[in-house]
Amino acid sequence: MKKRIVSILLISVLAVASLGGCTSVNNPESTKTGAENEADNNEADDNEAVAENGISAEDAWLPVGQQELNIIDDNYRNYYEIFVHSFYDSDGDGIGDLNGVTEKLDYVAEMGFNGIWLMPVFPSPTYHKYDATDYMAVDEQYGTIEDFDRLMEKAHSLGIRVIIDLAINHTSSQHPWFKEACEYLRTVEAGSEPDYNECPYAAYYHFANEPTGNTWYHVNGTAVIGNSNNPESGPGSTAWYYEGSFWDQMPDLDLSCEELWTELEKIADFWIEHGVDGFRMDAPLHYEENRTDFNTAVLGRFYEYCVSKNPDFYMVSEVWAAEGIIADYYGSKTPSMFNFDAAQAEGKLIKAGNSKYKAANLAEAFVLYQEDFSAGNPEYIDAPFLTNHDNPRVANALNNNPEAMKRAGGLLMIMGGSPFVYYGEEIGMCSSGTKDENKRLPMIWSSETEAEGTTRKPEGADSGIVSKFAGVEEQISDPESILNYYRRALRLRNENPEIARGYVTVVPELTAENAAVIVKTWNESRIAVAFNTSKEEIVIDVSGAETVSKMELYGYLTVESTGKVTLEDGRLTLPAGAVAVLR
Ligand SMILES: [Ca+2]
Ligand SMILES: [Ca+2]
Repeated sequence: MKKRIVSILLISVLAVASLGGCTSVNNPESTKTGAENEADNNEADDNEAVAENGISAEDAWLPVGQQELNIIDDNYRNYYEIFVHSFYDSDGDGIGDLNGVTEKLDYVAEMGFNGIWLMPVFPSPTYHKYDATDYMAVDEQYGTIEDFDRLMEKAHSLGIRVIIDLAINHTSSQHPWFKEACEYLRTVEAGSEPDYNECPYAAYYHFANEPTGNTWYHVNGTAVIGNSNNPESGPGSTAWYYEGSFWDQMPDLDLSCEELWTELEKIADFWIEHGVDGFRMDAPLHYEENRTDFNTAVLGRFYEYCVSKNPDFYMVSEVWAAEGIIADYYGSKTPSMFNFDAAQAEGKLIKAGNSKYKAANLAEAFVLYQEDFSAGNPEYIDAPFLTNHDNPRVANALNNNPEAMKRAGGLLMIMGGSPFVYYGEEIGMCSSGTKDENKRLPMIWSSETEAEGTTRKPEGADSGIVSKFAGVEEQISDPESILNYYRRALRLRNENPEIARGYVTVVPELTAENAAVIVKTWNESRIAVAFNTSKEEIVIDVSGAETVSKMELYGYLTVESTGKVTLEDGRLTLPAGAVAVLR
C-alpha cells in the first residue's frame, strides 16, 4: 500500500476557511523552514477575519499547532463514529440525515479527524437500522442515494475517508428475502426438503424443522424460544423455525450459502461504486456461534473481494470479546478489529484516565496488543476506542470528571492504529443507564435548546438526560473545553505519523508506575512518547537512556491549555496527565 504525504497543513487551511483558523504558537524547540514560516504568516493574516458564525478568530479553535502537520494518506486514520439519526438534521423533520452530516464535515475535519464511520444507513424498520430491508439503498429518513454521493464527494474533498456499517449476520424480518422464504416454507411440509430452485431465499437463512438452540423462532414470527415445540404459533404456522440470535425480528443469514455470496458481492460492488472506502463489520462473532474459523473465513473472503475492487479498501470488525479472541480474528487477514480490551468503563484507557491503571501497565499492554495482533496479521491496524454506541459514555464511566475524561482521550490518541471517537465524546456528552437509546442522544451543537440542526431523541430514549458540559459552539471558544483538548490531541497525532504506525517498544529504565516512555519506529523515523497517568507532575531523567537521551522535545499535550512540558538537562517534566513526543 503506497504511503505518501498529501496534506501537510490541510487541516489548518480548512480551519481558516470556515472558522477563522488556528494560530500556531511559538515553540522554542522547533526550527522552522521558510515554507513553514510562510504558512504561519498566512494563518496569522487569516486570524484577523471574523468567521460567519460570529465567533472571532481569536476565540475560535484555540492555539494548538506546535509543529507542522504530517498527515499520511493511508488506512491509518482518526475516525469519528456518527449515528446519523442523532447528528444533524438538515431539513427540520427532527431526524438527522446525510445532508446534515455533509454540512458538518468541515467541523469533523477541523477537529482533526480524517475518517468517519457512518452507523447503518440502509432502509430499515428500526431507529438504529442494524436490520436492513435493502442493502443497496439509503433509508428515506436519512435522504437519498444522491445525498449519499454528495456526502462522499465532500468528505473526499476534505481528505476524509468514509466507512459504512454492514450487518450481514442478519437482515430485518421485513427483508424481501426473508418474507419470500417464509411464504414459500409455509407451503413445505415438515420433513420434506425445500426446493431451492423454487425459492433460493429459503437457503439464505437458517431454517430447520427443529430449533437447535435457544434463539429459534417459528416462521410466522411468533416467538417460540428453545425446544419448547410450542404448537401455538398462530396463523400461517408451519413446522419451520428460523434462527434469530439477536431478536426474532432479525433472522440470521446462513453465510455458507453460495447464492448469498453473489448478493454480498453485489452489495460490495454497489457501495464501492458509490465511493465507500471501507466497511465496519457488525457482529462477526455471531456469524456462526463459537466458530472462529468459519467467521474469520467469511471476513477474509469478503475483504479479499472488496480489495480486488479497490486495493485501498478498509475493513474494521466488531469482535466484542476478550483480547485473545480478538487476536484470533486477526487470522482473517482483515485490517482491523476494535480493541475492546482497551475500551469501555472497565477497560485500560478509561481506568488509566482515572489514574486507576498505571502508565507502565498501559505501555506493556501496547506491546502485548502488537505481539498478539500481528501474530494473526502482520499488517494489522489496531482500532482502539473509549466507548461506542453500545456502551455507556465516557462521561458516565468517569463521573463527569473533565480532567479524567481528557486524560482518557489523550491516552487513546497515543495508541497505535486508527482511534475511533464516538460523536459527542469530544464534548463530554453523557448517556443514561444501559438502555441503548440513551447512549445515542442528539448531538449538542449549542447549549441553546433550539440550536439549528438539533435532532429529536431516538424513540424510546428517556427524557431529562442533561449533559454536564456545554455544546460545540460554546466549547469551541473555551480553551479549557474537552473539545479543544481533543483537538490538541488529534493535532499531536496528525503531527507525528509514527504514533499510529510505529513499532512499539518500552524503555524499561524510564518506565515505572505512573510514568512510561515508549519508542515508536516507523520506516526510518523514531520517536519517543512519554506519558504520565498520575494526578501530579512527574519528572523523568532521560539522560541515562541511550535511545531517548539524544532526542529533543517535539510536541506535547497537557490537560490544561496553558500547561507546559519541558526538557532541560535531560530532565523531562510532565504535568499531571501530560503526553510528550520526543524525536
Ligand atoms: Ca432530517
Ligand atoms: Ca449468526
